[in-house]
Amino acid sequence: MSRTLKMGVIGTGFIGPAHVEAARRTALAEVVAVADVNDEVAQKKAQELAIPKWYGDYRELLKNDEVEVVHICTPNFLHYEMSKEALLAGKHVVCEKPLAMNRREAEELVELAEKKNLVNAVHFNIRYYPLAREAHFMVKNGRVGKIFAIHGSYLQDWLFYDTDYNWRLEPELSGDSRAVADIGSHWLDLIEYISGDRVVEVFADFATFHKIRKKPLKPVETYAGKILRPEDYQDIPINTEDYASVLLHFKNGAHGVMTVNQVAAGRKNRLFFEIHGSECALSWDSERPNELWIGRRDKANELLMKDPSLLSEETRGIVSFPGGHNEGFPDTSKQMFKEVYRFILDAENKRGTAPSFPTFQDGLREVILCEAILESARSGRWVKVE
Ligand code: SOE
Repeated sequence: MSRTLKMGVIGTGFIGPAHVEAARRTALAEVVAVADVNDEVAQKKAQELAIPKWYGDYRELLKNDEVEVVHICTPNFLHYEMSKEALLAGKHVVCEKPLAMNRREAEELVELAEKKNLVNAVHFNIRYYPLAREAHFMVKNGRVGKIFAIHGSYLQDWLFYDTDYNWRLEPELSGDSRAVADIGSHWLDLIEYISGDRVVEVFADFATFHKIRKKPLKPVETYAGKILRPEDYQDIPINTEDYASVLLHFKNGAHGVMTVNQVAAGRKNRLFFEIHGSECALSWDSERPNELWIGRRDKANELLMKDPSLLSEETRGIVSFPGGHNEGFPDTSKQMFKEVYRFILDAENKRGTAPSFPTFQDGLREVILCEAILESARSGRWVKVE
């Protein structure tokens, strides 16, 4: 039996507990420590999540020699500082997206991780839905042909009302772009991964529908805004986009368009794409994750349902359950962390081979794309992506 890794988590809002649960489900890691903003919160979360050690200061967690891999699940503005400190402390790092607030910071992290020879990953978990993965292999194996066009969206409604509030609305905590960085980054990462192509030019149109929002007087966790009462708020101006549509030019000639919208009533968390190739079309919707639509010109369209026996051998490796047993969001992180932990555990053999999971390089890529999109929205011009 191989040994298990000792994992520590920093940040326990909406996504931290999802990392803890997924890490445990890999059976390759033991969650040994948690850190949060202060002793009170850290202790409470440690009890809730049954984590033996807790720290009110993340630097104390990093001093714990037992911890080998650190998951960073804090608001965006802390990702750079915490990833840097974790790498300097000799820990492998799994960071939430976006990796950093700007390109300079993200580049520094990529270099540092390389220099320290530590494993690094960014939580682009959507690549790990079995049918999104199958789309990747269908393109790779030539079954879709030359890609002509790609369109899609990532839509949510948890910020629908001007009374919905979260730290992501504040640029100092979240970054200058909101919807594009928060959910557009997932869409763009997924599409570049599936198409095997690179976006080379972007043209963006941004909109902020709620120019003033009502900020709660007390802290509020992601997705929890709706349960607060109106008298608990103060008005604050909003400078980040609720909505963006971005025209895309790809290196190999494909054209595309992505819409992101966090005020789309009824869309809870829906990532959708449709890819039109010279052989067939593919479309997938994260709210129906176990179905992949295959569009044909000369015969009936197909609906491929998740069943490992119907998927390519490459995809089967990330399927959690046999037959049509439904799989979803928690399984994606589990599958991703499995690859990360195996890579760490097999480090000696694998040195020199490319990781199969999204790394800090992919995190940097999304920061670069996001900056180009923001520049285009501000200038009203096409912007080239380096
Ligand atoms: C909030 O918009 C959010 O939690 C994102 O930050 C996540 O990455 C996505 O999984 C769901 O929505």
